[in-house]
Amino acid sequence: MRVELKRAVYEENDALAGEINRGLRERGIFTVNVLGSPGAGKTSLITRLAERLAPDALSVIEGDVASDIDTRALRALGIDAFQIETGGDCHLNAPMIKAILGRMRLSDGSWLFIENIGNLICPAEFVIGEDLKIVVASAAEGSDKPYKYPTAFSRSAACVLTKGDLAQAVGFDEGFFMAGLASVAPNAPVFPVNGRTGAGADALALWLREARDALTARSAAADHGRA
Ligand SMILES: Nc1nc2c(ncn2[C@@H]2O[C@H](COP(=O)(O)OP(=O)(O)OP(=O)(O)O)[C@@H](O)[C@H]2O)c(=O)[nH]1
Ligand SMILES: [Mg+2]
Repeated sequence: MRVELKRAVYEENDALAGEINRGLRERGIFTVNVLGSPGAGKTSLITRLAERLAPDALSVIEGDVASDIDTRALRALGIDAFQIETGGDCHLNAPMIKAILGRMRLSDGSWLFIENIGNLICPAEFVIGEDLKIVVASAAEGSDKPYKYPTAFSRSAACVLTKGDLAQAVGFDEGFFMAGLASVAPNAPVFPVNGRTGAGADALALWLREARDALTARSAAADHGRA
């Protein structure tokens, strides 16, 4: 009974997420779902990417259990940001995204970053309309995270490793981390990024542009095939 209910929740969510994604795709909006532990550097990363993806239009949906601290910080930098407070839920879901999109004015051809709730468990289980997920892991969390939270890594198209500047101080074992990542997400590229200085973010911005362009080309080919 419980399993049935869980399946129904996923199916309903996934159907709506598909609808959201199709709507965004039709407008050329590329959507990235950003996963990571509390404090891993998700908001910092989005800020560094916004600097690099300019002059393209970019909007952010911030997910938090409580507070609009991140949204206010992004807005103070001139970034178009909207807050979802889940009031306790540990992940964003498709109905939450649909509701907030109704209040946003996204530009055609823009970027949409969704910062999910800070944890490596529930957000990995849900699609919310994104084109891809990326997972942010910081050296300060320890080197064993891909082994302990495999789904967050295996469902992400890329892994961003932040706080490399603290690696020595916290005893981060990069070889162990990389081996764990390779075992659960062998095809995911890893981008070391310093969320404070932005070092390394150029390569990630380039990879995202390429991912967007590849998706646009695939969509155009599919449309052509249908015509
Ligand atoms: N030393 C160092 N600090 C960083 C780096 N990236 C982010 N930080 C700091 O880590 C702290 C948390 O960063 P945020 O970007 O707020 O992390 P978050 O994942 O958005 O956090 P939540 O939204 O609370 O889950 C801040 O004090 C950042 O300045 C980094 O690469 N190196
Ligand atoms: Mg944040």
